[in-house]
Amino acid sequence: MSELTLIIGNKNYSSWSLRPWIALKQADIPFTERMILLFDENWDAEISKVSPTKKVPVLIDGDITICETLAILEYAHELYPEKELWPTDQRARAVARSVSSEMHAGFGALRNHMSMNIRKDHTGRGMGPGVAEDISRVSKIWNDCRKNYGQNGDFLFGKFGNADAMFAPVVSRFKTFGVELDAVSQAYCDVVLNTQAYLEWQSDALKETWIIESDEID
Ligand SMILES: N[C@@H](CCC(=O)N[C@@H](CS)C(=O)NCC(=O)O)C(=O)O
Repeated sequence: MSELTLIIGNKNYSSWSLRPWIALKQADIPFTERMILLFDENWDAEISKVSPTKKVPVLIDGDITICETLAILEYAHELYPEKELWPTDQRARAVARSVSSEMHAGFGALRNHMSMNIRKDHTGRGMGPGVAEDISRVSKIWNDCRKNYGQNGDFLFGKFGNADAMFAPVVSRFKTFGVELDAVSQAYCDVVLNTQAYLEWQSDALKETWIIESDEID
């Protein structure tokens, strides 16, 4: 079987890195992780060696390099189909890919105004233009998925999978920004926040001391 290396950024800040990391961990897929500190003095030199896009996450499997979070999640699914990172049902799988792609390409306001910063309590802040609409759309997705596809577990499509991984940083932001949610969305956040993989990522993030000024709000 392949020997996977996942290159990630700082756990406190790197929302894109959290996505494939939590998918692989929660599915018990073996991989080695390597961190490159975002925007520190060696960032440019180090990231240039491993990532043609100069972004994290990057998955390396022997002689191939996979950039872009969704491509990494697709590859993990293909390597380990038995882990069911996408739902087995074709129609559910199409919806899981649809909402994951929507997350990948959208929610700019939420991302801009509510940066992931696991160490911080930003309760009541971050409600810039467009954020309320993004929160409302995310909540609608979560409610619809839980109602239509979530019967066999606590996650969006039952068991934890790639769609949950795509939304994990949003769950983290909703917690640190103290976003008030409907009951279904809040229950969903609570189960994601209590997965073994998220707790491990959070514990590592809380121990980090590096500061990225542009992701801090005073
Ligand atoms: N579209 C990329 C986004 C990756 C991304 O923006 N990663 C951030 C860290 S969370 C990064 O590497 N930023 C470095 C930069 O923009 O120079 C993906 O899906 O993986």
